[in-house]
Amino acid sequence: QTKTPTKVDNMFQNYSHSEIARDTATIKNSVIMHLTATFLRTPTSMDSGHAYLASAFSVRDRLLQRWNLTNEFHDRMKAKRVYYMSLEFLIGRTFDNALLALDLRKEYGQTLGEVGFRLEDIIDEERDAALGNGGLGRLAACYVDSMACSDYPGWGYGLRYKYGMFQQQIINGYQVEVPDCWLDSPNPWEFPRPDVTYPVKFYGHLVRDPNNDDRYVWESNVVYDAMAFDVPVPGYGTTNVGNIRLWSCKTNSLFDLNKFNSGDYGGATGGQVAAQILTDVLYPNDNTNDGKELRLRQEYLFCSATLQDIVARFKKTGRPMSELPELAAIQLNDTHPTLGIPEMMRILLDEEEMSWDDAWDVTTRTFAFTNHTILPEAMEKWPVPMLDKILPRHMGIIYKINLYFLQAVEKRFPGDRDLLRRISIIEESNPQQVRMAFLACVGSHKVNGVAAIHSDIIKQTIFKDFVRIQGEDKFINKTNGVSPRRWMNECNPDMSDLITDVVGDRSWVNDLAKVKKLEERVSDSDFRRRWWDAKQKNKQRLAEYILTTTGIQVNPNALFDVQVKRIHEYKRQLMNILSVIYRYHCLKQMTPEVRAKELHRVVIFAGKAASGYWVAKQVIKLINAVAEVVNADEEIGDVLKVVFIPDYSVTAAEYIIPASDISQHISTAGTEASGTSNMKFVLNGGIILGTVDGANIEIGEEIGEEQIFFFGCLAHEVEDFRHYLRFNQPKPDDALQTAFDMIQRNTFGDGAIFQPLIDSIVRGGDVYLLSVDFPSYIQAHNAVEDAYRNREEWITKSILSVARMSKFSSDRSIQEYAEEVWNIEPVRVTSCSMGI
Ligand code: NBY
Repeated sequence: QTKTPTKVDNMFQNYSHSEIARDTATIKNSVIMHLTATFLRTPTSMDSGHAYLASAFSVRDRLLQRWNLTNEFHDRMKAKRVYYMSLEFLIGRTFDNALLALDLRKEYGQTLGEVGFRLEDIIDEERDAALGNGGLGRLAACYVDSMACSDYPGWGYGLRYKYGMFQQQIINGYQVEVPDCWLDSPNPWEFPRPDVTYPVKFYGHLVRDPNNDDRYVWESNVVYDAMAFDVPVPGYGTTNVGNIRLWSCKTNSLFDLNKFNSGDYGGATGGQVAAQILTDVLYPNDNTNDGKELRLRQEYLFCSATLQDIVARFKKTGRPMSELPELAAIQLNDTHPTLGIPEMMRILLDEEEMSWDDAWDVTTRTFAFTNHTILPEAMEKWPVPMLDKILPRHMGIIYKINLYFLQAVEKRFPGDRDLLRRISIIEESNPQQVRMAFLACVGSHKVNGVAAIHSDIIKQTIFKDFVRIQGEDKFINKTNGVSPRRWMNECNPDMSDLITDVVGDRSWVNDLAKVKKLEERVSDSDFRRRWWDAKQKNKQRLAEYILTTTGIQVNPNALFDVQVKRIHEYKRQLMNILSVIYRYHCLKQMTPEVRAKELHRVVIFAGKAASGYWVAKQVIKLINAVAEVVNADEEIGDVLKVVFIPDYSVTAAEYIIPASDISQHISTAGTEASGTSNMKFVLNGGIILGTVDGANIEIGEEIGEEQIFFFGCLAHEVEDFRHYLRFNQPKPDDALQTAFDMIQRNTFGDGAIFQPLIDSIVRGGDVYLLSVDFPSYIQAHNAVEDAYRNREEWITKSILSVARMSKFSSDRSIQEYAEEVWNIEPVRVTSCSMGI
């Protein structure tokens, strides 16, 4: 659609046509401008912190210009947008990512060089935006990156936590949590929008509209304000810039004038202090739901502000509300944003005065829902009394959604009381609970899991009845993916240059199918040598990182054996460290001559434990206790080193992942929904040692079983083993028993502090089946050693793996969502496509 150009349009057109300046003189000017005018420094008083800030602000200027262009263009095109609602966005750093996307890395490197700085040091000044826990939050960041790079009109919506994921220190071997005050220094990558602020109500009471049974007025004087901050997401190889809109909470009534006038100055701002708490801190739980009231209020603030914003944007088009699903798709990243469904209903019923049926039709055509876990402890449930007190209108809407749903089911399956009890959104416990996964399912037109096995499992377990009632087609699989921009091109420059040589240009970064070409070079000896050298260089870089973060010296020629992820029982870091203990035992039995011939190995761990997760924290302590003894053992020397790298983060991952030879993804079969670091490791030429679980399975299918080391029991066997172990003591094999004995004989300090870990296996029913999988795990380790000793064979595996990994680009995932769930199309902004 076009319209007659106005004076303003012409101005905008001229402005938008101005290409980003690439000459170093202009870049230098803009850096100096920010240095002096934004930060009140001079080139002579510039330290690397201000060099970073000034450079970042000058890049930001360029991004915001494109941001404007993108959003103006999408508005004019009346493009359908997708809104990715997530309580977490684990973004990491942005500066380097933006430089690569804008193709300005060389120019900024040169400019900074001229004023006496190295680009790498300046990049290192940036703090991570750590607004997430782990896989789920990082997936959201990769997905917004892919939307921007593939020109899909899409926004992320999230919360602007004042304190992100805590920083982890290791003191005396234990994890200590330190607040992450990431906003203490200026953040160039957010743009405050005080004009985009919405009121969000809590508590209060309802008044029924006498003329309309479906309509209520919700009266409350507890009102918070949610203010928007926009975080630009640079698209690589496109002028499109995506957006993550994060909400920050304030009180609505800024100031209590009565209290102020009566002399109560503290009380006058007291309300504001209380209000801020809602976006103060990220809940540091991964795969556990702890049911705190504050969390529920946080979730609602997020959902209400987001839905109000989406509806307001839609209303600007002038189209009737019934057409919302033609212009907006909303994806729920797990159940955390599920209150968006009753909030949408509230807006449509109470504010837009739609009928129930019309409102429900619009809602279910708009929402889709992704499930990320089936662990029972992660399932979100909220007590009805709590929800009813905080959100009385929403509780009423949820009751009614449930009533109509159960009535429809009763009609189709008359008399099946047990079916109704099983599928009810309200669980008949004491107190009653709202099952958020069921609410999300009933309110969505599509439900997906995140890897093939996981999507099958949810259809056979939590959503079994729903598949029968609502049909197979609603339940689909969308295997996760990761961004090749960050997880190859940015974190592994040497390997990326090699791939670029083979492909002919760097276009593979946006079109990963092109890496297939690597297969043609698998027998090229010169190429193979460069491939190996690139890995060695990354290992050297990680060795330096380990030295500075832990003081431990490791040999880059050893096998780097890596397990980095959140610490959780189902991920079985305990099984890993028990195998290390057994290895240590074996090495100690050998004569020095035999030992010297053993493969040298560095076992690397990193990961955070939720602050309230005692068992996970004991596992960290055990790893550090073992490391201390093994690393100090002169007999052992470089044959075995054990390292726990503190404070795992996106940035740490960018150092660690490209340097791994073997990485471990060893969850009990059926428990890890997908995993995404498994994909990152293989995309960086590493080999997986893993269970037949999550995306490991599909990775094996793509790259070939010779390229991956599988072990352990299969998902369909787990139930029987667990049943057996509930009534019978496990039978640890000799290797596992040896590891227990060494701990109990105080080899790693007081063994008593680790007894609960041993007990979780020998007395606690061994829920995660360590005793079952341990023998095959040790065998798999031996197979890895044999393979690594054959360097040529190893290099072949590494090259073939990368060549066959294109499925695991998040660009593929996003394209599938776009086509099969969101029904949106790419809209590419070009400077002459402004439609004027
Ligand atoms: O999502 C992870 C899965 O464990 C992993 O297998 C998958 O690859 C990834 C992306 O799909 N889940 C995850 O990271 N979950 C959380 O971080 C999380 C955070 C908070 C809560 C629950 C789960 N919570 O209830 O508050």
